[in-house]
Amino acid sequence: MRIDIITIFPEYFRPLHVSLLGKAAGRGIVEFAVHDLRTWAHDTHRTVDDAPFGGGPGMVMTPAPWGEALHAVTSTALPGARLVVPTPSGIPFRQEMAATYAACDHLVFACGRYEGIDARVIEDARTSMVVDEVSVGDYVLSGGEPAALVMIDAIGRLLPGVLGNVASAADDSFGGGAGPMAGLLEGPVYTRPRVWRGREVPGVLLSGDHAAIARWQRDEALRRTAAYRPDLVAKIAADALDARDREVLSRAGFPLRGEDMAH
Ligand code: JFT
Repeated sequence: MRIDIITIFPEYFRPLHVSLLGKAAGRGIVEFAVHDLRTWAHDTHRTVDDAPFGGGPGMVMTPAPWGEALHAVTSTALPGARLVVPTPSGIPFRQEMAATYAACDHLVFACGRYEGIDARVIEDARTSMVVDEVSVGDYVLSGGEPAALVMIDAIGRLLPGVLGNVASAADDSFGGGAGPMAGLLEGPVYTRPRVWRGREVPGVLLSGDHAAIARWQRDEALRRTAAYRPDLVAKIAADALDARDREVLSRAGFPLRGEDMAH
């Protein structure tokens, strides 16, 4: 996969050379190209911003450098290349979108700053490629760079050959559409020592009873999801919950649909 990134802060992307993504790049699984937007700003001060039409605070990214940058970067685009534009007003970035992007041969991230990029840049880009305006969450960042790093991390670990243990991706929170833990947050995890500061690892995990371990892990996942993400529990199909699941959720104080809660 090829990933181009356009930004006024190329040094922001140094983490791409570290850890999992750095290893993937070293192996040729993914190829990163980070481009300084100011390359395409031709005035002496290499200006990329201007005051907003309609007034208001801050500055807006001026369209000309973006138009040239996108032309330069996408003129060698691979077929099916997609432009991803992080924006707080974008569609929510989710695991399914990470999987869709991981199946692409070429992604271009357009990282803006200030109050955003002149809207005509995105309109214009849509005439030549698929463009997604995407948000990584309901909080306010100062620019698209950290959002792009988050998305690239989520995408990178799904690329074939990247994860050391391919099986672990399906077991993650939000992992896979299938699997017994689909749609649930992961429960707690433990390693050695068996006792640490007087705290014991739950005995069932040492029992060797794989069915009991799987049931306990599901119970913990249900409890955690009910506590932290009731919206996710509400999305689980009714026929995906067995009697034990319902009991665990009921004890966790989670109101179950179509259940008699009187007892
Ligand atoms: C914030 C952002 C995302 C995502 C791109 C650009 C400028 C600053 C800003 C902040 C508030 C309102 C602009 C960006 C994000 C997120 C992405 C830009 N800013 N307008 N903030 N929060 N979840 N993705 Cl360009």
